[in-house]
Order: sequence, then C-alpha cells, then structure tokens
Amino acid sequence: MSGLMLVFLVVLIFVVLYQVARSSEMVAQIQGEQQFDKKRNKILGFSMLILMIAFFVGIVWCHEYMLPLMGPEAASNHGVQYDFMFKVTLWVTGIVFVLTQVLLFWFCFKYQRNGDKAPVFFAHSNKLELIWTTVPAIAMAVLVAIGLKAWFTMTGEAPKGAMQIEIVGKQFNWISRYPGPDGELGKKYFLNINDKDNLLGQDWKDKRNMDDIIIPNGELRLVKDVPVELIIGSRDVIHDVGLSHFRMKMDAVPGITTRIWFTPTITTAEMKMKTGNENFVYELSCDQMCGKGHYSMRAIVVVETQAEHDKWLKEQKSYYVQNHPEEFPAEAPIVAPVDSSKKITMNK
Ligand SMILES: [Cu+2]
Repeated sequence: MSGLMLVFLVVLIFVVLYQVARSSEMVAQIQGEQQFDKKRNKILGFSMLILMIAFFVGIVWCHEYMLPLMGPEAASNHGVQYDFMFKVTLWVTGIVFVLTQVLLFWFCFKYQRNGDKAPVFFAHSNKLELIWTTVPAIAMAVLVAIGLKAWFTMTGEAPKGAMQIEIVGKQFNWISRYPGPDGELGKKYFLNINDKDNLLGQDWKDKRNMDDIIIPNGELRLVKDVPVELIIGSRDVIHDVGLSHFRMKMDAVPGITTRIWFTPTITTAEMKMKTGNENFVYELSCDQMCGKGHYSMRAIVVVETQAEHDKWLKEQKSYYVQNHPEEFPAEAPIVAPVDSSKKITMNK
C-alpha cells in the first residue's frame, strides 16, 4: 500500500512540475524572455542544491535500512577478509561517488547561465584524460588484485587436515556426505543414483564408501577453528552453495566438482549470544535460481566444538549400513567411530 502511495506521490509531483512549467512559459511571454531566463536559472540552480541534499539523505537512509540485511559479523576466516575488502571498495568508490556528485550538483548551481558570462568550451584535454583514466585504472587494478588473491585462496588447496564434506544440490534440497572413520569419501557414478537407497550414486565396489555418512536434508556440521573443504556437486541443474554468514558462495554444477574451503570461527551457540537471538541458526541457501522449488533449498549449518562434533559423528550410521540392515545384525551395528587421533591443523 505504501508503495502505491509513493507511486501516486511521484506522479503528482510530475503533474505539479508540468503545470508550473506551463504557467512559467506564460509568465515568460508576459515579462520578456531574458529577465525570465535569469529568474528561472536561479530557481533551477537552487533546486539542484535541494536535490543534492535530498539525494544524500536518501543514500544514508538506504544505507541504514540495507545494512542490517547483511546479517551479523562474518563467521569465518575468509569472511572477515571479504568484509574488509567490501569496506575498502565501498570507501574508495564512495569517496569518488560523493566527490563527483557534489561537484555535479554544485556546478549546476554555481555556473548557472545568467546572461553576462560566456561559458568556457574545450573539446579535449590530454591532462584531464590522463588523470581520469589512469587514477581509476590503478585503483581498480589494486581492488581486483586483492579480490583475485582472496578468490585463489578460497578455491585453492585446503590446509592439510581440513575436514572434507561433500554437498550436493538437487531439485529441491541439499544432500551432505561425510567421510567415515577412513577419512575418505568413496567414488560415485551418476548412473547409480536412485532416491530409494543411493542418493548420491555411490559405487559400492569402492570400499571407502561403506562408512560414508549421508545426511539427506543437507545439514552441515562444522567444527570451530577447523578448516573445512566443501566438495560441491549437483544431481540435475546448476545450484549454488550460499553460506552468507560465512560470506562463502560457489556454484554447484552438474558433471563438475567445485570446491571451496574456509574456517568457521564462531560456533552457533556463540553466535546466539552475540546476536542475542536464541533462535539463531546458520543457513545454507541455494543462490542460483534452479526451478519452482528453489526457495525451499534451505539447510542448517551447525558450528560446534570438536567434542560436540565427535559425539554427533558417533551417533551416525553409515548410509550403506542404513540401507543394508540385513548384512549387519542389530547387535553389532557399524557406526562411524571417531578418529580422534587425527590431528587437525588450525588455520590462522
Ligand atoms: Cu536454487
């Protein structure tokens, strides 16, 4: 409703301006063109100053409104770096933006035509061309270089001992897979995929698959201060792993494996305290429009301590065991034991 009112208001302003312009023309005819021109330019010049103030107030208002939408502080090592880059970019482009806009509006006011001054006109200035080409070029090159460095780090090799979790998108949910005690994910083959007992098409001839744990709702369980490498795939169309709280994002492309790694730095419990929101959860979203159920591709990300993670892992049954209970008598189920001897290198 308020949107409709706003449109109505804008239309109304245009109608008023149009009427004012029409009546001004009539006044001009009565008063004589030259004198009227001076008056009109003065009004237009002042209008430009008022427009400039309204423009900047609007920007500050948008900024105040948009900022909370960014959510709480970054919860990963890379996220902190990206937020810093974002701020640097915003400052650099912001200063240029404010400077150029102030000059634009100020010039409209200051150099309004008043009849007795002839404007200076020059078609070309090498000095000016040189300044406004090289300065932005250097600034952009520096920003891009910093961005590329961050990109190569995020998509580069994960630190030794990083947790590996596979996350696969499908219309319309995520499926996550954790290596069992062997610490390795088994091979897959897409023709093996079936929704009954082989969600990711695991090749059962590969023994590394036997202890792999699959979470069909795509829940990601990460450990604070332990680097995690996400091995990303898709079963059908292009999806996108969006981890906004960690400032991470990567396409899930059918037929191609993509990877990103990062280190979560704040547990879910800690983030609940920081935000003062008892119901806070980290989320995994799909950031690529992938079909009519795209909106429902939400999964939960839990960041916990190593002890909590080990406890959770202990409670999980491997996907193979779950789907072949006849091969495993109930009294001796194969659960995924925790390999606590494996030392994980911290990424600082
Ligand atoms: Cu989607």
